Amino acid sequence: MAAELLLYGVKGSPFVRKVEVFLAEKGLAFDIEAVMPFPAPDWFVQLNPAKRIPVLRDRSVGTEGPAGTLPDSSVICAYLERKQPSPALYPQDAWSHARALWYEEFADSELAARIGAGIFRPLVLSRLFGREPDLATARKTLSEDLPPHFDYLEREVEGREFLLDGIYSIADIAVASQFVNLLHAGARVDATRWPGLAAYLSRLHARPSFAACIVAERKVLPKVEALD
Ligand SMILES: N[C@@H](CCC(=O)N[C@@H](CS)C(=O)NCC(=O)O)C(=O)O
Repeated sequence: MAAELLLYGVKGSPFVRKVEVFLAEKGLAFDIEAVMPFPAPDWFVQLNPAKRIPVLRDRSVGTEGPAGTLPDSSVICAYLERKQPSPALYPQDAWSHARALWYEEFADSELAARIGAGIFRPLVLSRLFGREPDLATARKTLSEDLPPHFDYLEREVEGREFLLDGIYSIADIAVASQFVNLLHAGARVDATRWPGLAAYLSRLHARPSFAACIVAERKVLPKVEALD
C-alpha cells in the first residue's frame, strides 16, 4: 500500500537526505520517487517553479498535480513537525527555536554552497555525468573556503552533544546532512584540527537515520578517491 507521504528527489542530495532523516527520526513511513533536477522534468516544474528537489506530497491533501505538494526542505520539515509533533525536532523556547533555524539556514546556504558546489559537484557529480573531476576546485574549497566554517562549528559544538545543548534538533539534521556530501566526495573534517566537530559529526552520522541514508547512497554514487 502506498504511504501517505511521497518524497520527490534523488539520493545524494543533502536536502533530500535532510528530509529523509527527519522523516526517519519521526518514525514516518514514506515513498520516494526519483526525480533528477539536472534539468527537472516539465511535470516537476509545475510542483516547484524553483526546479529544485526535494518536494513532498502529502497524499491526504492531494494526489495529482500541485495539490498536496510542498517544495523546499525547510518548509517540508516545518510542516512535518506540525503534522507529527512527537518526537519534537524543533526546540520549544523562542530563543533556542530561532537558534535552530539559524543553524539550519547556515547549513542550507553557507555549507551547501561550499561542500555542494565546491567539492561534491566537482568530484562526485562530474564522475556521475562522465566528466573529468575538478580536483583543483575541490582542494581549494577544502583548504581555503571551508576552514573558517569549520572553526565556527568547532566553537559552537565545543563541550556539547548537539548544537542546541541537550536538544537533538533540525539544526543537527541540517548541518550533518551537508557533511555527508563531504564524506561521499572522499573528504573529511581533520580531527586533529577540529576534534569537537569531527566527533560531533561521527556521532550524528552513526544514528540509524543517517547511517541508513549513507549506506543506500554509497550503493548508487560513483566511488571517488580520497581527497588529500
Ligand atoms: N532551498 C532548497 C534547496 C534545494 C536544492 O538546491 N536542491 C538541489 C539538489 S541538492 C537542486 O535541486 N538543484 C537543481 C538546480 O540547481 O537546478 C531546499 O532546502 O530544498
